[in-house]
Amino acid sequence: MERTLSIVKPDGVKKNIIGEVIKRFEKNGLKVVGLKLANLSKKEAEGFYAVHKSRPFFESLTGFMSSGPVALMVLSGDNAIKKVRDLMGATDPKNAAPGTIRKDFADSIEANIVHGSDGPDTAAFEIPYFFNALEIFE
Ligand code: IDP
Ligand code: MG
Repeated sequence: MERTLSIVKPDGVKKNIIGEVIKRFEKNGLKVVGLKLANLSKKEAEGFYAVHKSRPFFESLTGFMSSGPVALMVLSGDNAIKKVRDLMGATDPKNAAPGTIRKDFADSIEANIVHGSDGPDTAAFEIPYFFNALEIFE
């Protein structure tokens, strides 16, 4: 069993597809063990994406991520990190495989609907960034 953090980004919440994203996770053997809505401050978004601080898209990305409510979730399952990444598809929807969330719903490389931790170390940082132990149920 493994845990990962996923986010339905502001574009996904605006498109009313929180349920669609969760359905794809659940259908693929993942269990939602933590779930809430939040409107991140710019600072919270900057802290979350600190690893990208020196990238040219950092300002725009953190502005986008704090532009409206997001759905934060902790998912649990066998190989959860890779499973979520596979269901998301490539960062740029133009390169995403057919049937992936980003291919089906994303408008751009920035507004790409969904986040998923990219490895065990990242998940170990990202889950407690948003959830305390009492907010995770499994
Ligand atoms: P990932 O979300 O597929 O792991 P990362 O490279 O970790 O992709 O980038 C984090 C987020 O930053 C992406 O999901 C996307 O929203 C945004 N992003 C990545 N590359 C670019 C870019 O070249 N231009 C604008 N935004 C980008
Ligand atoms: Mg990433």
